[in-house]
Amino acid sequence: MVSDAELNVVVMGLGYIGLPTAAVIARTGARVLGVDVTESVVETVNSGRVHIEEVDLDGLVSGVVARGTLRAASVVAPADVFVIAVPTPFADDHQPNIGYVLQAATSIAAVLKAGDTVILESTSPVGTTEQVRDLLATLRPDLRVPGRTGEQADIAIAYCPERVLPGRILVELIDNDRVIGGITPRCARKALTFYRRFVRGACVTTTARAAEMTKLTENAFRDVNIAFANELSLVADTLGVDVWEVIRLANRHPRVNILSPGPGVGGHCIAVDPWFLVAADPEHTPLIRTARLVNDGKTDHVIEKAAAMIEAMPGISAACLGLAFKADIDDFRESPALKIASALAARFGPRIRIVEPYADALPAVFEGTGARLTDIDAAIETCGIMIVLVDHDLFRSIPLQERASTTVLDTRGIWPDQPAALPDARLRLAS
Ligand code: SAJ
Repeated sequence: MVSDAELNVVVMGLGYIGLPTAAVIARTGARVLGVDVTESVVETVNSGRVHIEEVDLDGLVSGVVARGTLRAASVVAPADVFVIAVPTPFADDHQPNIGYVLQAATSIAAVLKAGDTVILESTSPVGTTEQVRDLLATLRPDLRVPGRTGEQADIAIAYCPERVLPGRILVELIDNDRVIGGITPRCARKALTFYRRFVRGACVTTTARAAEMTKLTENAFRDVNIAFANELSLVADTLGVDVWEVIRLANRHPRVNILSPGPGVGGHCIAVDPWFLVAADPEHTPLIRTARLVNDGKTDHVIEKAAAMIEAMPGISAACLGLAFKADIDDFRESPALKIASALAARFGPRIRIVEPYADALPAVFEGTGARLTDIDAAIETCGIMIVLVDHDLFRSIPLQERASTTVLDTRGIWPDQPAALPDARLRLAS
């Protein structure tokens, strides 16, 4: 086996997963080339800086770039292991789009040689790794691909989903267990040897198809459970009960563990991946589909609640606290907070102030609305209404005395001591 210093790794895609993965592998001493189609990303990484916010990532990247074990480029080069970490978005009809994965595989095909390993990490519909294998077989008829020629293959192909939590990526990349699905058992073992270089968690092998479905299952599980909490929040709202208290009390039961309601589900994973399962078998996925609709519906519900509150208090400014899809990160992808704040800005224009410690400027969607970005201190001074959309630490830390006279819509349950300001039952909001 090649030693770390001799191992050459290519990571395709330098995004939220690809860049931390490339940096962690480079820290082991392997020579890593990160490939990205965006020129500015390549330049940023090569200068030892990062284009995404993630705890400790800046220090790690500057270190491995300075040591010469990580560099970036826009074209692929020969290597021993290729890791594909590109996006797999879905189209408007919720059908998954694996175009970037196939593009990455096409680039890899040009430099592939016998003995190489190709690993797909992108969240993908079941069968994608086999499609990658078929594409490589077509593009490189000179190489024997696995699963088509018995165990006799020149290259190994596996699926190993990333399963890290934004904000804890560098820790979870090392500590989490990994599911490694090979096109053949031999492929799985080859990929396992690679992950063992930097993963401390257990590495469990299976088939590529099972590993693909495992990843989708994890995120659908979470989505369904959050939908349950969000549905409860609506019922509690109707009944005039505090949903947070009910959940706290119910969770004292040893076999009950209800998640937290919120303004909807965001991010590039949980709000997206369940659709891959639904698209694969629409007839047998009513629960997963409904959970998606419940979570998206919760966002619309919050928009209506907030709009009613703002309408009921003419002339008063309203602060939307947070745009990110969850606490203490700078990621606005699929963010329900962004959707709610921009809908309110479109309706109420200059009466809306946005507070987002992770933004230097408002995203383009606010252009022309008259809504303004402001800091939390100014919002406390000038806004009679506060709509909590993200549970950033900065917002949690505001003591009651600074918000006691403010009308609050707290979608994250961060201020349990907030007095109910609205006598009108129409405007009461439990979540
Ligand atoms: N949310 C709630 N209530 C909760 C928990 C979360 O409303 O009780 C919301 C969050 O505010 C956010 C969304 O759900 O809008 C998703 O947040 P998250 O922290 O649950 O998950 P992600 O999207 O940051 O990361 C998930 C993780 N998957 C699981 O926990 C099963 C992560 O491990 C995956 O690697 C990641 O998706 C991914 O890339 O697939």
